[in-house]
Amino acid sequence: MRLRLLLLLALCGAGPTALGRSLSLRGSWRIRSGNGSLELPGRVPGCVHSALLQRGLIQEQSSFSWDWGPSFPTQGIWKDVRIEAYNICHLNYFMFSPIYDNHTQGWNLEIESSFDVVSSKPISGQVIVAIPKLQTQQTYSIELQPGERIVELFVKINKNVTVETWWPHGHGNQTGYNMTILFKLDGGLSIEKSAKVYFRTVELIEEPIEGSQGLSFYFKINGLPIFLKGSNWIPADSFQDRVTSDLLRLLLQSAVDANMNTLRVWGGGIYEQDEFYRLCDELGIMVWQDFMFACALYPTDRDFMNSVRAEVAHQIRRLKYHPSIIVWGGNNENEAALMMNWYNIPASELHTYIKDYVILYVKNIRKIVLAEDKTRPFIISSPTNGAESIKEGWLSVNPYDNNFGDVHFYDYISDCWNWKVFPKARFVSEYGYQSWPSFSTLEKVSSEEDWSYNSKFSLHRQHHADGNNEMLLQIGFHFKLPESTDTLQTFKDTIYLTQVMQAQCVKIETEFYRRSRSEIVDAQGYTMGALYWQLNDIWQAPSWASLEYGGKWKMLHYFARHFFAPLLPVGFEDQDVFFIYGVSDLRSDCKAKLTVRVHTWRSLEPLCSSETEHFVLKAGEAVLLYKESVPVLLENCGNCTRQSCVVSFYLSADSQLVSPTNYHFLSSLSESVGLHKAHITAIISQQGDTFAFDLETSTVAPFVWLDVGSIPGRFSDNGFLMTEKTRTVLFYPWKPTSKSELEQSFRVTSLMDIY
Ligand code: BMA
Repeated sequence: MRLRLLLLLALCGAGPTALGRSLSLRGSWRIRSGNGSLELPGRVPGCVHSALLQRGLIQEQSSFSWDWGPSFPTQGIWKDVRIEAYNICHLNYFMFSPIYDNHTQGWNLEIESSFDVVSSKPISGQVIVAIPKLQTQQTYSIELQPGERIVELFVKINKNVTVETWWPHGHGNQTGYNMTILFKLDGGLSIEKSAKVYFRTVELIEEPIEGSQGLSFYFKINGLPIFLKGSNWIPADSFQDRVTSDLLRLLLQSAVDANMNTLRVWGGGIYEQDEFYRLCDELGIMVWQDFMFACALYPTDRDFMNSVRAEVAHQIRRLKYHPSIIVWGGNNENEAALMMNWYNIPASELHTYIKDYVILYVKNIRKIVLAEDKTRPFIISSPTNGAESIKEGWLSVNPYDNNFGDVHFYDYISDCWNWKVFPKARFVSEYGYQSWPSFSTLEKVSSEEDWSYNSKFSLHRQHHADGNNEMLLQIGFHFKLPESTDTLQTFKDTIYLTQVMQAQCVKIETEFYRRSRSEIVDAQGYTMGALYWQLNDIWQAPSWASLEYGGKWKMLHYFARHFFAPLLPVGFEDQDVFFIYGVSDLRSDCKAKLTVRVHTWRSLEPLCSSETEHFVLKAGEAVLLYKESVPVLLENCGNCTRQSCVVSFYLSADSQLVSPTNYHFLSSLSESVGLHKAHITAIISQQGDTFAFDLETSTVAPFVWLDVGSIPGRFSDNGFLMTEKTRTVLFYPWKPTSKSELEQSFRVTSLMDIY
C-alpha cells in the first residue's frame, strides 16, 4: 500500500511562499489553506523572488508601511502546521457555484472536487449530494483513476421548492441552505463534507444613459439595482495572528450597524481569512474583492507569473462560494498610476509597462477568473472606466472619468462643505478625510510628553504627508481652533475637532453621492455607490478610518449610521436656495411627510416648524422634496439670520420617525451667534444588557460627544446636534461593565466646551 504524507499549513492571505523561507521540499507536497489547497509543482523555491516580497506574498504589501500604517514586515509560519498521512485517496478540496439558469428559470449547483488517488487501482463509489430544505438529493456514480482527479457534478435544485435568495443587508434576508456531500468509496472509505449554499445573482450594468455621455456603472443583485454604500477594508492588524473571530465580528457588525452594505477589500493588504467572508455572508455585506496588487508596477517574469497564477486560482477556489463577494478587482489604482504617470516613467518606456500590465491583469488574472468563476463580474482595476478602459486597450487615458466606471476622489484643500467640489460620478469607491483617534486609544501607546498635536509622537504616527496640517486647514474653514491654555486639554480638543471635521466632511460628500442616484445634471450623475476610505485602523494613529484600532467608533462612524440610513432627507444649498432631497434605498415605495424646523442657537424651542403634505417616496430613488430661498426661510422665521439659526428636518410616517433627523448649517460655526457653553448632565441606568444615558442640556449644543474612554462598546447615537432639552441615548457594551464604571469614565464634550 502506498502512503502519502501531506504537510498541512494553514496559511491565509499571506500565501504559500512563506514556506519558501525556511524549507525546500521535493515531491508531491501540498500546502493547504482553509478549504482550498495549492499545489506547488515539484519544488517549493528555497529562496524568494524579491518581487514576491514587494507584492506581499510573504508579507502583505502594506507591511512595509502605508499612509495609514506602520512598517512591521512579518515573516514565518504563523498558523498551525501538521502532517497527515493517507492511503487510497484524499479529497484535496471541493468547491461549488450556484448558478441561475435563465432558460429553465431554475437554480443549478456546479460542484467540483479534487482527489489525490494514491491507490494503484481505480476506485469507484458513489457521491450523494443533499440539500434537505430544498428537497434536493442526487446520487452519482464515480470512478477515480490513480493520480490527480477532478470530479465535476451538476446538481439541479428541485424546482417545486421556492429557493430564497441571499440579499445584501437592508434588502432582504441572508438565507442559506445546509448541504452535505458524501463520497462513499471502495474499501469502506467515506468522506463527508458540509457547507452552506447561498443563491444569488450579480450583474454589473454598464449601459448608455440618456442625457449623459459614457456608461452606467452599478450592480444588480438578484435583478435589483442596489446602491452600494460602505467603506474600504484594510488588514485589521499588522500581525495577523492577533485577528480573532471576535475582532472580525466586532468590526463587521459595526459596518452593518452603520447601515453599510458593502466593503471593498483593498488590494494592498491580504486576502482575508475564511471567517471574514463567512461573516460577510451571514451579515449581508457585499465584498468588492481586489486581488493583492496596489499602487505599484509588477514584473511579469516566469517565476513571478507562476506564483501569481497559483495564487489567483487558489483564492478563487477558496472563496468563490461566498455570496458576499460580488466582484473581483484586478488591482488598486494601477491603471491610474500608469496613465497618470505617478512614477515618472519616460514616455519612451511606457509601452513596456503597459505591456506588463496587460500580461499580468488581462492575460493572466482575468483569464483565470473568467475560466474559474461564472458567478460574478471581474473589473480590471479601481478606479477604472470599465468597458471604456477595455475599449481603450485595458487602460483609459483618464481612469477618473466621471462618466465611466468608478472613481477615487481626494481633496483636502478645498472646503468640504462645498458639495460642488465632489465628482458627480457613477460610483465613488474611495474618498475621505483624516482624523485623530480618541485620546483613550492613543493613551495606551504614548506617554505625557507625546500629548500635543506637534509632538514627535504626533508627527511620527502621521504617515500621510502634511496630514496633520491638512486637518487643521479643513477645520479652519468652519471652526475656531481650541483656545485652552492647558496643553493636554488643547490636544484633546484638537482630536475632538478633527473628528467633528472628518464626520461632517464625509457626511456632506456621501449625502451628495446618495442624492445623485436618480438624476443627470449637466450630463453627469446616476451615482450608484459610495465607499469611503477607510473602515478600520491597523494601529493607533491619525487616518481616514471611522473605526479606531480596537473597534471604538469615531464620530464619523456614528454619522455613517445616519448618512447611510435607508431613508434619508438630504439638505444642501445652491445659490441661496435651500433644497431637501428624499433618498430611499427601500425595496418598496413609502408614504411619508417632511418636517422642516428652524432653530435659533439661543433657544431649545424651535422658532418655526413646517410640514409638507404626505408624498410617496419611490423605492430606490432620490427626489427633490423641498425648495426654499434661504432669505425667505429666515424672514418667515422671525429674527433669524444665517449666523443665529440652524435648520433641522426629518421624514415621518404615521407620526413615527422614519429617517434620522438631519440638519443644515447656514453659516460656519466659527461665525455663529448665540451659541453658549452647554451644561450637559447624564443619569446612567442599567436596562438589561444595555445602559441608558438620560441627558439634559442647558442650551442647544452642536456635536455632543459622549465618551466612556476605554470601556468597549458603542452608543446608539453620538456626535449629535442637541436641540431639545432632554434625550436618552443607549450604550451597548461589548464586554460586561457596570453603572459605576461608566459613571467614572464618562465625559461629555460639545462644541463650545473647547473655547
Ligand atoms: C487610496 C488607497 C490607499 C491610500 C488611500 C489614502 O489611494 O488606495 O492607497 O491609503 O488612498 O491615501
